[in-house]
Amino acid sequence: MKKIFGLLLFCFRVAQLSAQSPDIYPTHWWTGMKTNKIQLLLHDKERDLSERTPEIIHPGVRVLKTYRFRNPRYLAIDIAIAPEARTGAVPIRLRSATKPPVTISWQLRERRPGRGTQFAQGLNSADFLYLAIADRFANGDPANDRVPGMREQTLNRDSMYHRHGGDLEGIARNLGYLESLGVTALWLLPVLENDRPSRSEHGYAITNHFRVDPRLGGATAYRALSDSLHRRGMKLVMDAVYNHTGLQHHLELDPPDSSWMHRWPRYTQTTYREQTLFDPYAAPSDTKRMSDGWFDDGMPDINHHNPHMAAYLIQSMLWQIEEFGVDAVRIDTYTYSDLNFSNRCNAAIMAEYPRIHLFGETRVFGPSNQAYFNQNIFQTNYKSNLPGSIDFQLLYFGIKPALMQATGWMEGVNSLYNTLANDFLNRDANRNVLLLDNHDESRFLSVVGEDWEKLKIGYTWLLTCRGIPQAYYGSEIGMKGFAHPDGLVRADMPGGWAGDKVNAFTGDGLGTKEKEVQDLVKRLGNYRRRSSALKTGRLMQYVPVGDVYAYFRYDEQQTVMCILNTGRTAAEVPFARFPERTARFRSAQDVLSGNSYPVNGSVSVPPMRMLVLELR
Ligand SMILES: [Ca+2]
Ligand SMILES: [Ca+2]
Repeated sequence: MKKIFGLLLFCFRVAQLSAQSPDIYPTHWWTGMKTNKIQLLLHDKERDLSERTPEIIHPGVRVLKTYRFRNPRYLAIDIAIAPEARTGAVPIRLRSATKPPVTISWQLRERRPGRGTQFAQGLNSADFLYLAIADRFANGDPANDRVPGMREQTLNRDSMYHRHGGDLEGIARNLGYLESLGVTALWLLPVLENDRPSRSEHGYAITNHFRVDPRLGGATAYRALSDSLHRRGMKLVMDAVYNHTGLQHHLELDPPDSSWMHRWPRYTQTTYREQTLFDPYAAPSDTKRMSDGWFDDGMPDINHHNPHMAAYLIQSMLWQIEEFGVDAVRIDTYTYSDLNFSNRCNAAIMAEYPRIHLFGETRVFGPSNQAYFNQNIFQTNYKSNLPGSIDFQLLYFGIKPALMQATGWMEGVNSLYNTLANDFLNRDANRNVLLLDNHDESRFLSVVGEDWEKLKIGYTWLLTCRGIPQAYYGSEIGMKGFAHPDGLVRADMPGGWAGDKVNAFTGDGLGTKEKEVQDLVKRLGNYRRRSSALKTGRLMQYVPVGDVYAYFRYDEQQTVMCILNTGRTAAEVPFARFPERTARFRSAQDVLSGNSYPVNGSVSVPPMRMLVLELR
């Protein structure tokens, strides 16, 4: 009897659910948001909504306007939410002239407490950011490795493009390791649902903007990770995509009309040529193809001129930040979106969360090219409001040539010196994110020809130069790989899976060289944490002499001297060569070896070595 009753109850629930089946985006909102006029998008997979008229009878919530689309299964509703609106279930009654009314339920909630102090805190040069891929870092819950009903059912750690089973719980369990490196903030590749048949490991083909991928542990695991980070005083950086979705997104599979994505007579890819956006001589057809061409054939290019699409995206950004307690946002493929839309979206985020930091993936070639896409100092017809960029210039034209080219007028250390001098283009270069490598770039150890000393110099520079340093998982233990194809730089973090022979987290099975680099990152990462000069101090660099390049980080409390010799012989460098920064001091102490040098003398910098000296 009990079983039959249970079955009946189940059938009743299913009937009730299917009677309430329209999906509503955003799935819920909050009272007390500055953004209190929002647009709900209703999508019913089966039924016609075009004849329906929505009605909301709930204290503090009003319907302002209804929109219908060529596809009758969609309806959009502008609503206004008063500050005193009651939280809880908000019934939406859909009336029809010919059919019985249907009532569906939406939610208004209390806001997450503590914004600006417990979340949306921003990210700055005092932070040390760590980038990881959830599928590739650690498997905390083998039960979610495959989720029935999802399009991709691969699970094979031997294939770089299959899923490996890593998840958010795996990352949460290893936050102690990140903390031991001196890391203060975590950036993960997008964690929203990527329900596509293959290549879902990277997360950039989002198929639902209001659902965390269940293979990563879903919303519960993401919230738990956010809470764990915040309890440790660490920050959560979200990866957002303005430019495209995945092909299996409901807005592509069953679009409201043909104007939500860019349509071309035949598949047209972007040229990836950012120059067409600012070049005074650019052909309009080239500019259009850069912005409106698809980044990839599996990723429809969003038409930001469609106001409903724009509202949907902006709301999804605010929704994720509030729902999961995000502190900063990295914006993917920044140069490919409609830049006026990006300004509007950024402005909406910064108005709601004034302390938050936004930084864009500006994978472009040239310091001025990069500065065009953030808050620069020059006059252009387009002014970006983006606070920061990922600083690919100091990677491509800075640290890489410094370690890989013979010194010349513009080569080797002079390339690094010159590129840093171009910081005058930025309003505040300290808001840029510095990197050695990431999920698209070759691992730094491979770039420098597997020279472990050069890898150490890379990290020494990363943790002492200006800006927000970002490390890529595994490179601190010398993981290798060229990004051709990109799967080769997305291998598993050793120790993240039960039975791994090598464990980066405990050090078990790591070789001497691997341990040395990991130890260097730990020591410099933690030194940086205590160093006001490195976190927030000013920077002064000196013209390189031969293969020797030196810069200083300094404030009222502290002066740190960083000196790099890329030559083949030791260099004897007198401190008197840097009069402005050394005059007040008596000794210089190597922060790693403890060796001390009198400042009225000189320091011997061995070949291909970088020293970090604190002046006393
Ligand atoms: Ca798992
Ligand atoms: Ca685009």
